[in-house]
Amino acid sequence: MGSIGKGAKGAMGAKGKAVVVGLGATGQAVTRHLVAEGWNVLIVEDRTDGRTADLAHRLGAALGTVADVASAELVVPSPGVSPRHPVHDVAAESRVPVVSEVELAWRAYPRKQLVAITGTNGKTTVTTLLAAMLVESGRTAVAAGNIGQPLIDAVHREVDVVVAEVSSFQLQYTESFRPAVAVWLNIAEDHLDWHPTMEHYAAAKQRIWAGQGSDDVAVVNAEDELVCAAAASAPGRVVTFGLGEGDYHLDDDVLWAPQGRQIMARGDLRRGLPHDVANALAATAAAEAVGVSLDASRAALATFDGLPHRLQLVLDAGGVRYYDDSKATTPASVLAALRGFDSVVLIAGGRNKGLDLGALRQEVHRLRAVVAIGEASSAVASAFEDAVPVIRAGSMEAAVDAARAAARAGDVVVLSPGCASFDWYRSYAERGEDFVAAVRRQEAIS
Ligand code: UMA
Ligand code: ADP
Repeated sequence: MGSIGKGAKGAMGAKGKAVVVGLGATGQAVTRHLVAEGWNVLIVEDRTDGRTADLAHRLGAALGTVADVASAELVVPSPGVSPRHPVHDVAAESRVPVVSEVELAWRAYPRKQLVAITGTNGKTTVTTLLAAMLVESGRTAVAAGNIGQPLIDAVHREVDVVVAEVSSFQLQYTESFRPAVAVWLNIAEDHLDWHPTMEHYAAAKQRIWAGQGSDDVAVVNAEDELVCAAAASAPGRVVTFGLGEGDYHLDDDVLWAPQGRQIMARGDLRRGLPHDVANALAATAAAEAVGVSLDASRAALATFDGLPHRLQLVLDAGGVRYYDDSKATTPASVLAALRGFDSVVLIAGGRNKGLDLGALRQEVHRLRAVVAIGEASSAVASAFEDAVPVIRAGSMEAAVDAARAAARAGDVVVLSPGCASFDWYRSYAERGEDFVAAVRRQEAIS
């Protein structure tokens, strides 16, 4: 491992005190890693129960407190730990270095073949697509990072390419992280309950290429002004994608690669909504940058069915189609869903992440009605006031019932909340499953 910490004492077995903040997937992986490297690890966890200390001990660590940071040589906050957490004040006062798990993973095991993918929306989809393209091309790949498996557990794997989905939280405390290919898909309001401002959020995302060199590649959205402007700071070669413009683009319903090479017809994608095409172009651009042939990319695209809870068709009942888009937790992703249809009954709301839900009004002409749910139901209702009928519902069952009553043949009912799920559920997946169950139940009794 490269030297980390203010006084890291060289080889394994003689390192100082490290504080890991949060004991979820990241905290556990980081603790295992640091303990194996010989660090004395203390864990600061804000939600302890009877099992927390046991878990810490089993990992070879112990529970600590915020005050322990003052005498530590390294702090590794989990992604969910906001910059306003008191550990950051103590670390700043005591000049203790703070690094993210992604940075630690990179320092522990720098990989020449690492592709990183960020963006407000589409990260998991593009990460999955790119891994499938690599496999199609005969190479081994692992998809890790924000998609689920912590990067620090994946970088050691015996694979040709590591595909890392990286969130702004994970990029925030990086320094030397250097993906050979850095993909930045788009940026829109998100996570303003964590980042103090949009500028702070964008600056974290821009770190994706901060450690790159001139032989690395940045893949950017030609149609996203902010991303394009930021690309001026990319040290390597910049490759662009977009529906109307870009090195990889759509023309005459065909997806194109540079030098007039045809990728495939839009109609050969399993689903070709505008954001599906953008994701396909971005993944193909990244794939070519790591040497995947267009043939392999085409084969992966032609068989990609999309991921659960991302605008997934649940049921067609009496001419009304129901879609589960529970993973849409930002207004921009809701708008992407609405742009796919002409007449929609939208179920939206949940726990707002500090975002302007008024933005949802942009596609109001596509809406027949809105069903507002959860903590943000008033904000959803006021976004559509006087423009479209809004019904408030106190449960998913009631929401589906109301949506069903409002829909006419030919309409779609879409659960696309624009908010996090944590007011009613433990995860977006649980919310999506509850929606699907309610749709099936109501269909069965009708
Ligand atoms: N905790 C504290 N204090 C805090 C915040 C959290 O003690 O202020 C503790 C919690 O009590 C809990 C632990 O920290 O015990 C959870 O840490 P975490 O929230 O960072 O979650 P992990 O389990 O480590 O999972 C994280 C990512 N979570 C977040 O970014 C919130 C996972 O992305 C990621 O898959 C995983 O690392 C592996 O890289 C999830 C996510 O929601 C899916 N990401 C956001 C998104 O996609 O929108 C960015
Ligand atoms: P992320 O990992 O960035 O959250 P996902 O691929 O999981 O992205 O998709 C999350 C939500 O964003 C889903 O509702 C999906 O339909 C929508 N989405 C996917 N790609 C895009 C895109 N390029 N632009 C806007 N919305 C998108």
